[in-house]
Amino acid sequence: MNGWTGNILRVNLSAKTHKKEAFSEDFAQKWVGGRGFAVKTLYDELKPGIDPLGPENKFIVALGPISGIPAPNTGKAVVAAKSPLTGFYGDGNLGTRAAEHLRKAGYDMLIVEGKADRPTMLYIEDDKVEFIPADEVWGQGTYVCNEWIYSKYGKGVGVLNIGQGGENLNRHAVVRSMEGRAGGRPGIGAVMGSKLLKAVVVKGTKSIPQADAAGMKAAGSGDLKRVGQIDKETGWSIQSTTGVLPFCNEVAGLPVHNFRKTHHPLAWQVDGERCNNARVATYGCPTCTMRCGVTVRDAEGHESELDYENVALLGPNLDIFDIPQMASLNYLCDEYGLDTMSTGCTLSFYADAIEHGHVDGDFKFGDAERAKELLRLAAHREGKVGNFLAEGSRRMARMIGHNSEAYAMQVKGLEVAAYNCKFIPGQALSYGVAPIGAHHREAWIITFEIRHTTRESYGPEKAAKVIELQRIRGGLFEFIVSCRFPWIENGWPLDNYPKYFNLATGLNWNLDDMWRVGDRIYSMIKLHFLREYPQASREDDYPPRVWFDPANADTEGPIAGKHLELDKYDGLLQHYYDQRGYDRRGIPTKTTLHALGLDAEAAAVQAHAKLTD
Ligand code: PTT
Ligand code: SF4
Repeated sequence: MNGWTGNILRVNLSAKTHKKEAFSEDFAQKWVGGRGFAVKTLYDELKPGIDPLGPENKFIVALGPISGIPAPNTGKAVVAAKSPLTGFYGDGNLGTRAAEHLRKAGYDMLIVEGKADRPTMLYIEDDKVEFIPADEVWGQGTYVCNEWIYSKYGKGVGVLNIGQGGENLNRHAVVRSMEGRAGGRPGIGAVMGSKLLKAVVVKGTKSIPQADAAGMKAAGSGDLKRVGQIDKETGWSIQSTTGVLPFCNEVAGLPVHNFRKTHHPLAWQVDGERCNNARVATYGCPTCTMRCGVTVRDAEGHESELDYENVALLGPNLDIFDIPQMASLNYLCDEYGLDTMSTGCTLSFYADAIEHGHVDGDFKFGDAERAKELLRLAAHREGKVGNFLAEGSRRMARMIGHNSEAYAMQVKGLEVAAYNCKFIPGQALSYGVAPIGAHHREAWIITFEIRHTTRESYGPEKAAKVIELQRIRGGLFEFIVSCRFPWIENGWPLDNYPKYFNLATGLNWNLDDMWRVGDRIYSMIKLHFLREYPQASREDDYPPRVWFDPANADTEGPIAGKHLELDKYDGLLQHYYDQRGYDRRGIPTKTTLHALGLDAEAAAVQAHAKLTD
C-alpha cells in the first residue's frame, strides 16, 4: 500500500505486550489518517460511558500519508483519546520528530491501551518495543524529562511526554514535544498520566512507502524551499501568531478580564512587535521553513515560547500586560504540561467568580505572582484550590453554582480560544459548532467577518464560510496531518495538498474528495458526542451565555452597547445545520450519514440514542 505503511502498533501497558496490525486499503481511503484514523478507532474500540481517566481509555498517536515526508511543514502528529475535559472524542495536533520517526519505524498509528504498574517510558525502535521504568523522572517537568531522554538516546529521537499536570490528572494537561511544542488541549496529557505513561520515544530507520518517491522528493523539497522564500517576503514569522493582537484589540475581539472587556489601552505592551523585540531565540517544528516560535525570557530567566493564544489568555485576559510575567505563566504551562489556553480561562474564571462573590479566594486579576502559585497548585492538584482549578471551568462552575456557568468561557467543556466574540456572530458560531469544543483550529472567520461581510449579519454566508474553513482546517490538515500555516499565513495554494497526497499514494484525488473525508470525520465526532450525551441538544452548540447578556455589552469603544442576540444566533446555527445536513440537535441525519458511507456507524449509535431520518 503506497502512501501508508499499512500498520498500526498496538501496545498494552498492563500486559506489557505489543503487536503490529495491518489495516485495510478501505480503512486507509475512508479515513486517510490522523484525526480520521483516531476517531474511527476510538469509536469502534471504546465502550460508551468509560472513565476517560481509567485503563479502558486508549491513547492514540496518528499520522497522515504526508506526515514526516520532506514537503512543507509535515512534522506534525495528532494525539487523541476520550477527553477527560469534555467526556467525548478529543484531540490535538503538535509538531514533533515522533511523526517522521513513527512512520519510519513502520507505523501510521500507535494505540496505547491499559495501565502500567509503575511510571513507564515506551521506547519504540522499528519492530522493537521496550517498557522502560521512568520513576526517575516521574514528578519532574517536561524540560527535565526531555533532557533525560536525550541523554539516553540523543537529540534526534522523537519524543512525546507529559509534565506534572498530566501525572496528576489535571483535566487540561497536554502532551509536549521538542521543548516548545504542545498539543491535545482536551486533556490528552492526563490520559497519558492515567496510564502512568511518562513518555513515548520513537526511532525509525526505514523509509516511508511512496508511490512516486522521486516525484515527491522533487516537488516536496522544492516546495519546502519556496514556502521559506515566501515567508521571507511576507515577513510573517517575524511576529508569527503574536502579530494578530493589535487587530483583535482594534476590532474589540481581545479577551480582557475574563472576556468581560474586548480591548485595552495597555494591550500594545504585549503585542507582536514587543514580543519580537524581546525575542532571544526562535524554535520550530521539524520539516519547516517558517519557524514560528517567538521565544523570550520570562521573569525568572527561562526561555518561553509565545503564540498569540498564550499571550492573550495568560496576559490581557488576566489583566497582565507585562511580557516577562505573562511569559512566566506560559513557561510554567510548558514545564508542567498544561494547556495555556484552558489554564488562562480557568484562572480568569476563578478571579471573576471571586469578584462576583460566588466563591471565596484570594486571587485578583493582574496578580501574576499569585497566578504562578495557582498554576503550580493546579498542576499538582495540591489542596482544595489546586483540585478545583484542575477540573476546568465547566466543572468548576457546576461546583460553585450561582449560575456562574454563564461566564465560564467554554463550549462542550473545552475553554474558548483567544477571540472575544461578544459581538462577532460568525466566530461565535465557529466556537459553538467546533466538534471537540471551542477550539479556533476548526474555523477562524473573524477577518472574513469583519473585513469582507457585515459584522452584524447572522446570514447563511457565515455558516457557509464556517463549513468551508472546517473542511480545510479541521478536515484536510488534520487527516493529511501537516501544518496549516503555509496556507493560512503565507497563501500556499491548497491544490498542493492533493498533489502531495497523490504522489505519496498513487491515487488521483482532488480537493472535493478531501472535503468528503473531512465531512465524514466531523459526522463521526458528532456520533461520539451523541453516544456519550444521548440528551444532546442544540444548546450544546451555543457559545458562553455571557455574550448574549445586554448587561455585559461594552460601554465604550467600537462595539459599545452591542452583544450577540440569542434568537438570531439560533437562526445562524440553523443555517449551519441545514447546510451540513444535521438535524435540529446538530446531529447528522441518517440521510447524511448514508451519503458519507456511515450506515454501520449510524446503526451502532442507535442502541444509545435516536437518529433523525
Ligand atoms: C493548540 C493550542 C494552540 S493553537 C496554542 S497557541 W496557536 C497553545 N500552545 C500551547 C503551548 O505552546 N504550550 C502549552 N503548554 N499549551 C499550549 N496550548 C495551546 O495549544 C502549534 C501551531 C499553532 S500555535 C497553531 S495555532 C497551529 N495549529 C495547528 C493545528 O491545530 N493543526 C495543524 N494541522 N496545523 C497547525 N499549525 C499550527 O501549529 P492543540 P504546536 Mg498544538 C508551546 O495542539 O491541542 O490543537 O492545541 O501544536 O506544535 O505547538 O504548534 O496560536
Ligand atoms: Fe511548526 Fe510554526 Fe512551522 Fe507550523 S509554521 S510547522 S507550527 S514552526
